[in-house]
Amino acid sequence: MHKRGKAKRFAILMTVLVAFAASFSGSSTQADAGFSLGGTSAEVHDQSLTRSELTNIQLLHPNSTWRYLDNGSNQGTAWRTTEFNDSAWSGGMAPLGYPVFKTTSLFGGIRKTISYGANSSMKHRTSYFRTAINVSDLADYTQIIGTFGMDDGVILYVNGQEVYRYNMPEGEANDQTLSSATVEDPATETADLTQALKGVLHEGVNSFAAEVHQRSDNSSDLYWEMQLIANPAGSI
Ligand SMILES: [Ca+2]
Repeated sequence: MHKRGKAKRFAILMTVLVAFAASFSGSSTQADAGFSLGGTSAEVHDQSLTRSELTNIQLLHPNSTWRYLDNGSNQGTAWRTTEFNDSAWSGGMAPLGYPVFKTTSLFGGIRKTISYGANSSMKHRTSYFRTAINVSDLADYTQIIGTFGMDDGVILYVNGQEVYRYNMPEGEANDQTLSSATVEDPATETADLTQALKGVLHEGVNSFAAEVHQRSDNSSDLYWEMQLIANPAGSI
């Protein structure tokens, strides 16, 4: 009995060893196969990684910090340019505007309340906003989508060039220009800015400048927020 038990244990041990050898050999073969195909599969993996890295690039994310000027002054056109020094302007996180409870479902409530001046029935018609983004790998951007939260009218310049206009009359606007129509609640809009930004954006720092116009001197509210996404999912 003792001898048979020992033989049985030996047989079991051998079975385990053979199975182990087989599994090791098997895994070694799989590893070899994987290694021999490694170049291809690694490349595919890299491509999918690269593709995912190139999708939904937040060039300008919501709740970015903007410089703003809310003193009712006429800034002419110099304020739009890349070279303009906005260091004397105030700064705050978007959405910016008033009153504080104004909100959009897309961007949420106002994060920074700005001033409309001393007289609520003679509010500043125009408020100015500036920020900057850093761009790299511009050649990889096949589509650039802007999403906006606005009340009432907006003209957006990138590096001094107009790239987007909403609810504003045609032609050059100044600080006294009123928006085209009333926006009862802050509007949210999405725009394909690929064509508009082609030849305007460049590698490195790019300046964004937005003028937000009221519909009327006693308009109750103002709202400004935007985001910019390169290669939104499904576009490449
Ligand atoms: Ca308004």
